[in-house]
Amino acid sequence: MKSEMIEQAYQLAKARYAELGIDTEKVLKQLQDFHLSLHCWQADDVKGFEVQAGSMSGGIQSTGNFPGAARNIDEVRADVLKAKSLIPGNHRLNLHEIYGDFKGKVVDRDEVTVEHFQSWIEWGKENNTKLDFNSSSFSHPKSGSLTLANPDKGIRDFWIEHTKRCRDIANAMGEAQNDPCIMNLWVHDGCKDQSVNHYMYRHLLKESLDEIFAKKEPMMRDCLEGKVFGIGLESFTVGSHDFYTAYCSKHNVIQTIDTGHYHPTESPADKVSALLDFIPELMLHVSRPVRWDSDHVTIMDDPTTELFFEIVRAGALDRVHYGLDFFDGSINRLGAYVIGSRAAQKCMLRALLEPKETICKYELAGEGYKVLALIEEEKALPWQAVYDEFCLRNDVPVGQEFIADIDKYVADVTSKR
Ligand code: RNT
Ligand code: ZN
Repeated sequence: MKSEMIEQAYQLAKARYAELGIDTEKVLKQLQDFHLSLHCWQADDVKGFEVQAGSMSGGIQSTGNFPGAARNIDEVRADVLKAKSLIPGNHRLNLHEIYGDFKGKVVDRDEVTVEHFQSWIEWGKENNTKLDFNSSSFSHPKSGSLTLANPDKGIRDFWIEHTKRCRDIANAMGEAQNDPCIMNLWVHDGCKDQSVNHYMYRHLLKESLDEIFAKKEPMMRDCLEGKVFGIGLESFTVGSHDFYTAYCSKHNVIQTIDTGHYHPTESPADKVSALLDFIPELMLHVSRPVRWDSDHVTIMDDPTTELFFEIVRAGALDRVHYGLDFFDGSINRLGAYVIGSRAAQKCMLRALLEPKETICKYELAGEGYKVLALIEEEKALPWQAVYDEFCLRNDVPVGQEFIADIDKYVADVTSKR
């Protein structure tokens, strides 16, 4: 695309938004300051690098067998850097514990240390990429259906030890990058069929969390992620949303909103304003559920758009961490990263461009139809011209031009895997 054309379209859009009292230059600065945390696990269908890795378990599933998945640490790094080169702005990388640099050795989950993440820390520094982290309780012989809530003390202690070690690693990452590392804790604990010991499981999970969080780790931040159910664990989820909302608000812990983790008609966006007065911050796992928590690639659909609007409307931009969490193995994985990340940015851009002050005034004056009118108009305002300008200024392909870059990467790199 010719840059003059993009520039002309942007100038028209700028004037159009100015009429509504929106300064697109200010918004472009805000968007530059909006950092996603790219999830490393889209690159290899959540396999990781454990020498002893078995098949995937723990209520999650990646479907599809598209060729070219990353097979090792170098390939994941190369793919992530390629993805970053096609996404405007600068973004963080979210690592799971199973993506440690284990150098061909068997390192069990209760043995992991920062040494296994030293090369990631260096990679992050070299590539101007801050790191976030996750403990990994799935895909392990001791996962079963219960980990931190397991009545067997031996198994429970194993996972407590794992999670404590992960917090130490996250803290070391935070120190090295001089910016807190956000560590998400999601465990799949639940029951496939009818069960009766629900209070016991939840009490055990609470006790495990209390023990895990007892140590102060100043350069990391904990966040807790609940969900409705996992595959094979359909009947009961220990870490439900109610459980974590209560835990997070009582202990001042960040809560994670995964957009695929609610009942199909429940709005993840509506959680934002409900939680903000009771928890310190929010972590997002932006994903796309299709009929279940299928982790399809994020697109600019209504639920995702509403989520970002709610954050901006609440004035909570600096109280949210923006993780992505989709893993589609049925399409080009690099394409998945680029589409999902750009879609999240577009949702954020539209939210930043909303003529919020005017709408607020109308709402408080009881002028309901004007509220509706402006919300409707927003949808077709020339935000795309502002996004194109953002890409241009960041020196990344504009619009669908990234397809050619991905085709080239397939020809040069992934087709040879
Ligand atoms: C699972 C949770 C969890 C995982 C990742 C891999 O339902 O969403 O966040 O997807 O940690
Ligand atoms: Zn998630």
